[in-house]
Amino acid sequence: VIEVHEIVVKRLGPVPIIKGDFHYLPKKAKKFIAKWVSIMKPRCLYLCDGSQSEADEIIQKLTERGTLTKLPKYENCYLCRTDPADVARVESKTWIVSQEMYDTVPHLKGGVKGIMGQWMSPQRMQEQMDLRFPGCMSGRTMFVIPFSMGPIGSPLSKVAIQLTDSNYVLLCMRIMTRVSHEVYDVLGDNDFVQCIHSVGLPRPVQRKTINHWPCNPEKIMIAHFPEERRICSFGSGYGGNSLLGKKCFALRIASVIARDEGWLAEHMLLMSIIEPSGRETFVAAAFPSACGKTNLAMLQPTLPGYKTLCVGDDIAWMRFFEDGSLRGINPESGFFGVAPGTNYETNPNAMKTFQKNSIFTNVAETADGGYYWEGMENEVDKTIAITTWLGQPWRIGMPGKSSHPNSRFTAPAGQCPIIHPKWEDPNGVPVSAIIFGGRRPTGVPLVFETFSWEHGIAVGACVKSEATAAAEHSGKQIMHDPMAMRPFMGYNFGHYLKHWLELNRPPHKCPKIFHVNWFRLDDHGEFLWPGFGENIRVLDWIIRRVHGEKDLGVENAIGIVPRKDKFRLDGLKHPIDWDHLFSLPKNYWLDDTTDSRHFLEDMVGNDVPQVIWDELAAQEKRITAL
Ligand code: GTP
Ligand code: SPV
Ligand code: MN
Repeated sequence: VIEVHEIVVKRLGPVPIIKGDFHYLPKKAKKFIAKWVSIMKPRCLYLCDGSQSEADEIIQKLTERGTLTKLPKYENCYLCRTDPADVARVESKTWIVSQEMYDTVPHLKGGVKGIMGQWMSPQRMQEQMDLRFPGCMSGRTMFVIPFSMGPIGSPLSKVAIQLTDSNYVLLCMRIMTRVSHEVYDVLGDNDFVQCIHSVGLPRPVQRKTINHWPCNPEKIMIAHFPEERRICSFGSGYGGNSLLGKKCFALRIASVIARDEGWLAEHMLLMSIIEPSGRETFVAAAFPSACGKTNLAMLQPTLPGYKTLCVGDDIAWMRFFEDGSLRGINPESGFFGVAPGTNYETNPNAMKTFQKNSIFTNVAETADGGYYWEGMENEVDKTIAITTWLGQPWRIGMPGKSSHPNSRFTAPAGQCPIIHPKWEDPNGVPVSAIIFGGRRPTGVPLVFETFSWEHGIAVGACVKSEATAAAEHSGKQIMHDPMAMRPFMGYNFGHYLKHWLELNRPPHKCPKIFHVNWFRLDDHGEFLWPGFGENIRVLDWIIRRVHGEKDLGVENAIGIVPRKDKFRLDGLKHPIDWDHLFSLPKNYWLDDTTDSRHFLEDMVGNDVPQVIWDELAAQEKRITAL
C-alpha cells in the first residue's frame, strides 16, 4: 500500500491539488489519476465531490468568462454556445479497440466497409493516442469526477471516474449522472470504468478559440477499450462525445459488460402507462437518435383518464430477475434532449422540467433573457428580438434557423413533473413490452406486433430511419439503424443478436415486441398521424395486447395490426386516413425485405444467427403471398 502511495505522490509531485483530499481516495483511483496526470500534464487538479457549492463556483467562472450566459427568465438556467464546428456526435471518429477484430465488428466480405462500428487494433490506437494525449491538458485544470450510472449502490448500477479539462462537461455530468464522493465508498478496492476526456487544446493554444469553447475538431477521436473498461475521448466537448457516462459508457462499454453478465444495455426510453382502471404497465422503446424517445417518455396523454410516468428517456439497463421478469433502470439522472420541436403543445412535461437548473446548448436567446428555438413561434412575443445560436440578430419569420437542429437542453430528471416515483428504485421496474421504431415516411404502418421474441429481434435488426441531425450525417436518406444501436454498439452486432436470442430461456418471461412509426406521410407530405400526446392511443392498444385482451388485432404479412374497431380513435381532432396509415404496399415490402437481407449479408455477414435468416425468409414468403 505504502509503495503505491509513494509512487502516486511522487508522480503528482509538481501538480497542485486545488480542491479535495487526494489521500482519501481508494488506491486504484489514485493510481488511475496519477497515471493520466503524468501523461496529460494538467496545470492543477480539482477533485469533485458533487456538492452544490462546487457547481456554483464553476458556473460563476464560466459566466464571467463568457462560456455560459445566464438566462434570467428562469431560475439557475444557462445558455452555452459551442464552437460551431463542435455540435454533434462524430461517428466517423468513434472507435472500438479490441485485441481481436471480430470481437468488435462482424465478418464481412472482402473490401466491404462496415457500418456496425469501427475497429482499431490496440497498437494502432496507441499510436493515435500518442499523437494526442501527451501534454494535452497543459495549462488547464483537470477535474476528477466520480460518478454512478444508476442509483448509487444499486445492484444494477455501475461506477466510474471521469477525468476532463472541460468545466462545461463537469456541469453537464452533474446533471446527467450521479456525481458524488460516495462513489469512492462504493468503489472500495474494486475496478471502475475509466473515462478520460480532453478538449484537446493545451495552452498556449494553437487554434483560435471560438465562443470560449476550446476544442480540436480536426483531431477528434473517441476510443473505447471494452476489454479494459476504458474510454479515451479527445477534441470535442459536445454531449455524446464528452459526457462519457452516456453513450460511451452506458451503451458501448455497458453493452459488452451486459453480454458478459447476461443482461441488456439499450438505447431505450422507459415509461409506464396507467389506464383509467388504475392498472400500470411499463414499456421500453428503442428509436434511433432524434426519433421521438424523449417525447414519448414524457407523453401527455390526450385520452381522458390515462396517465403516463417517465422512468428514462434515452438509455435502459435491463436484466431478467429470478422470478422471470425483465426489470430495467434508467442509468442516467438527467435528460439531454433535442430542443427544436419542444413546446407546450408537443411536450409540456419537458418544458416544465427545464424551468430551473438547466443548461441549453446551441439554442437562440430572446431579448428578455429566455431561450428560443424552432417550434416556439407561438410561445413568445412574435416581434421580440432574438439572437441566434451563432450570435446573429434575428426575428421570427426571417430566413434561416435560430437554433442548431441538434441543439439540446440538459435538465435534471427529478424535476420532470411526471417522473415515476420509482425511477430510482434500486430494483428497477418490470418491463412488459419492447417497442422499436424509426422515421419511415412511406410503407410502414403506425403500429404492429411481432409474432414472437425471435421475429421481434429480426424486426429490431431491420430498423431503419431517415437521417437526423444528432450526428454528422446529412440529407434525408433512409439509414439502417438496427435496434437503434448502430452508432452505439460495443461489440460484434451478430454476437449481440445471438445474445438477445439466447435470453429466451426458462424462467425468463420475454416481453412482446412491437414496432411503431409516427412519421408516415400522406401524398402531400403531411404526417398521417398526429403523434405526440395522441400516441397514447397506440400505447393503449399495445398494453391491452400485452394483457391478453381478445380480438384486438389482425395478422398480416409483417405482424399483427389493430382492428380498426378495437383501436381508440374517438375524440381525435382531425379524421385520420386509417387505410393509408395501415396499408402494406406489396412492392414496397418486397423491396424492403430484399434491402434488409442485403444489409444483413453485407454488414453483419456470417455472424447473423440462422434464426434471423429463418425469420426473414418466412416474412418474405408472407409478403410474396400478399
Ligand atoms: P435523442 O435524444 O437524439 O436520442 O432523440 P429522441 O429519440 O429522444 O427524440 P426526441 O423525442 O427528442 O424527438 C426528436 C424530434 O422528433 C423532435 O423534433 C420532435 O418534435 C419529433 N417528434 C417526436 N415525437 C413525434 C411524433 O410523435 N410525431 C412527430 N411528427 N414528430 C415527433
Ligand atoms: C443521441 O444522439 O442519441 C443522443 C444525443 O441522445 S448524444 O448524447 O449526443 O449522443
Ligand atoms: Mn439518444
